[in-house]
Amino acid sequence: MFKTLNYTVKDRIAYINIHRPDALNALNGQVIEELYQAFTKVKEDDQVGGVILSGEGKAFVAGADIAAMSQMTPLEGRDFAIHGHRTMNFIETLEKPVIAAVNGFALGGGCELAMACDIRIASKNAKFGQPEVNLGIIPGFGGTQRLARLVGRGMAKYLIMTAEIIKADRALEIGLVEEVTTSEELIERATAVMETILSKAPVAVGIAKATINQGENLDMNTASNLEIEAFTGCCASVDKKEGMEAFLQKRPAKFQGK
Ligand code: CO8
Repeated sequence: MFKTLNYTVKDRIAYINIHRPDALNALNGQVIEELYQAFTKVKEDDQVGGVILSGEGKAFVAGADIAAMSQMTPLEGRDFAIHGHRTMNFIETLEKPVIAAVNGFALGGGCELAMACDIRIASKNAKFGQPEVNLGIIPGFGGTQRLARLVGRGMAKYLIMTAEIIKADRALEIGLVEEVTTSEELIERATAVMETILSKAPVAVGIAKATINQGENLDMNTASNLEIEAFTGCCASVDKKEGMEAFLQKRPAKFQGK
């Protein structure tokens, strides 16, 4: 079905593997569109609880496709940026958890794609950066905004303005990734984290994700009110009743995602 992605489902987890080895998985229009379609499939499939996103070979994604961008008029570049934002925003707002398993280069649009995911687990050999200023452009798939929100404005400016490529351990230190593991254990570890998340109340997990995302752009008072309403929503769920009853009856909860 997809030409630039491998899509498999096992035990409620969709594994989306970007596969464009001749260009280190660089994001051209087709990859961006196929990612959108793959995540739409995840959204619509009740059998899928979450996603692990990775890249084939030595790159997660080495950036947006430079050969394609070199030929774009300003308006085509704008369309390309809009197309990329649409996919990144779709991933970020999906009501299911998404883990980026970063196996190698996550540069430019690749770093931006990883940042649109909920959690980033990197292999020791992964490398991160926003090297766009080397090419006379800036991040255009959300990097100026998501990087600043993740690591702070100063560090975001440092990385974007110097175009420095950092290793996984440094990415961990600055909060760009949540965990570093070996290449061999990367998918296994991402799977274990996803299994933990999927064992929790799905409605609560989805609402927590949305509340954190939406609250980030609000003032504290409005964000607190958002949390109160989101909390109320959880209280109306079947999962809340089950979770609390199970605790009181000293048995494991059986969540329905309702
Ligand atoms: N786009 C297109 N092709 C790429 C890209 C890319 N981003 N990265 C690598 N490739 C290709 C190479 O051209 C090469 O192709 P070929 O074999 O035909 O010559 C192949 O992949 C293998 O790459 P290398 O031989 O360069 O592999 P190395 O191991 O020597 O180097 C690097 C790996 C360091 C990752 C190197 O390939 C590199 O520097 N790549 C570019 C990294 C980069 O600058 N990324 C940022 C791109 S800009 C961006 O992402 C903007 C996002 C927002 C866009 C907004 C839209 C308007």
